[in-house]
Amino acid sequence: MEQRGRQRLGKPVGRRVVLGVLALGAAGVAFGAKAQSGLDGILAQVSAKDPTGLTGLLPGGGGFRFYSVADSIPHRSAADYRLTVDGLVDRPATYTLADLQAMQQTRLVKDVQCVTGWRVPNTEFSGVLLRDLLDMAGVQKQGTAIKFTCFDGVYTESLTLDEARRSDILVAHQMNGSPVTDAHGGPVRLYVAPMYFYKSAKWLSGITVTSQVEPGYWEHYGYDVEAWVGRSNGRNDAPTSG
Ligand SMILES: Nc1nc2c(c(=O)[nH]1)N[C@H]1C(S)=C(S)[C@@H](COP(=O)(O)O)O[C@H]1N2
Ligand SMILES: [Mo]
Repeated sequence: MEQRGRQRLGKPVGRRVVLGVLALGAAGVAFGAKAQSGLDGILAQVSAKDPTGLTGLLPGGGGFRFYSVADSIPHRSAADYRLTVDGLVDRPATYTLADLQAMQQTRLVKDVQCVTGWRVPNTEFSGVLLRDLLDMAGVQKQGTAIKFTCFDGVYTESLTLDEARRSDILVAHQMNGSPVTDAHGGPVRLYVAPMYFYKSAKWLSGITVTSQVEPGYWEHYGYDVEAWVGRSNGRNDAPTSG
């Protein structure tokens, strides 16, 4: 049942849908896999807008919660997807999904930790090291930070260049052995393993090298720009820790 729910979720949504309207009243109800066909499976458990945007428990998602500050699940097909690397670089570039898949792949299996408390242990993400994309672009001297943009048109995130060069930060197109679904931010999302999950921008469309950190979406609402997963859950991946 789990597997079936997941496969159905993996189907492309195909169009933008305003979840806030469709999902009213369905929040919190547990549905069997049979009731979850395609987008309906997501909608069934995505609640109406709460202060953090759209949230809900993803069916067959192993405890993952769906988050989007936009009011829809954006969709980009594998064929149409593009990732731009620009800003303070010598060689700006635009990559297709196939381009990313043809590069050296890295696989990470770590715990996902949302700042609101939920956690999904042993989650696998695979894709390209962010640092490889930066090296290919050739970061200029004045470049000290990265700004991430998303094709939901709303969400942004940031990292310092030093953070971005870590070996546990991926531009990911696979999650738990399957393509990243629309709901989880596919076809390509950022995965910043050592930090709270809000750093892991879904629906990634742009990587821009900047001269200073531009705080991301949630950071305008008071979340830490340096979002190292803290001691509260027994991990501290900040480079300053022992
Ligand atoms: N584009 C975009 N990326 C985003 C978010 C968002 O609202 N929009 N929410 C963040 C937060 S707060 C979390 S916890 C995770 C949720 O990822 P999931 O929906 O795959 O569980 O995505 C992060 N990346
Ligand atoms: Mo989150």
